[in-house]
Amino acid sequence: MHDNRTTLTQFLIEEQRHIAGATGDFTSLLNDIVTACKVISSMVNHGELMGVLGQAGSENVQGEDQKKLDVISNEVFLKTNEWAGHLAAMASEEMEAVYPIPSHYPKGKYLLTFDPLDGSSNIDVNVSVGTIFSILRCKGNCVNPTAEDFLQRGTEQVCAGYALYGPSTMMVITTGNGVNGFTLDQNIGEFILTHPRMTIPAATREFAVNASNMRFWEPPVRRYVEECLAGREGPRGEDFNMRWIASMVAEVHRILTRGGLFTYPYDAKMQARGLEGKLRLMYEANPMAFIVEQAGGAASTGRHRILDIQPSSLHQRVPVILGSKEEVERLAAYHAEHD
Ligand code: AHM
Ligand code: MG
Repeated sequence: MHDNRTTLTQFLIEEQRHIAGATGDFTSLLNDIVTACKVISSMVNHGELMGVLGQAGSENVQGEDQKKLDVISNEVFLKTNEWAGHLAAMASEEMEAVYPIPSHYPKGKYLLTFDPLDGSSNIDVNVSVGTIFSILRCKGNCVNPTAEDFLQRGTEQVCAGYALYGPSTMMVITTGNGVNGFTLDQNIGEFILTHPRMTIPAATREFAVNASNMRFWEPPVRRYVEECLAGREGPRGEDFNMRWIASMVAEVHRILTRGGLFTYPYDAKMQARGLEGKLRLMYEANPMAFIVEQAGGAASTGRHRILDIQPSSLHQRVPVILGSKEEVERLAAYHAEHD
């Protein structure tokens, strides 16, 4: 049977042909990342059949309880990506320190950051989860990189992507030349290009926020949400719809598909813990901001473009507002009016 579908591998090799001096190193690194995501996808699909649900009984560096699958997915990512010689080091949401490439493997010129299982509070209830990753160039000490080497602005990312483990498994990636989505064909074990050049509509009537935190928000965020909730009778003159999945990957994927605004804003609860937000800059905010901007959307803290932030630490957290451009700009304007 003739099959003229484009696989992710074919897509990457064809993209690489247009880059002068490309060695295939980066394409090969992405292939390993894709393999790690396929392994995690298979475990998520099998769920309790594999005995992987439930708590691990440990806490991560963020002080959060780890699920068994958080720990296993992290291990899968490390083992699948450490051996091939493309990476100088890795950093994960689940590990306090930078992960050095073991000395018996060759080292490469890239740095990889990842959240191996984002939205893992959803895993036991069989709701979509995902993996988020970002690739940076190692510019300084590539023999023994430290946290400092990872502290690059989001604009420096070479590639960002996520895998969504939903009713179907998808992989969405950008290398700074638009956003493309691939669906895993379980029968042949390959990701197939199904969503070429994804774009986010500029206007939307859908927003996503954990409204149980409303009492902790700042006035601009309250104003925005109250105006949406007021519907046709309010200042927006339109009815709005709300969604909250508590899986950022699923939330961003919905926005890439039909538009919308997603926010985990600055709040007083986080402030009391000395944190600027809930989501992590290096593992969640930057890769998603890169993808969203490449799809024609915007990503802001309310006060700054996310991709312009100079990171101060590996596990730094930031407020996140992303999605349809007009809505992100409106909420940023409310911040400016307030300050
Ligand atoms: P995680 O990386 O520990 O899973 O946390 C990140 C997740 C995001 O996917 C989601 O947007 C948010 O946390 C949900 O938070 P909450 O449970 O406060 O609604
Ligand atoms: Mg996460």
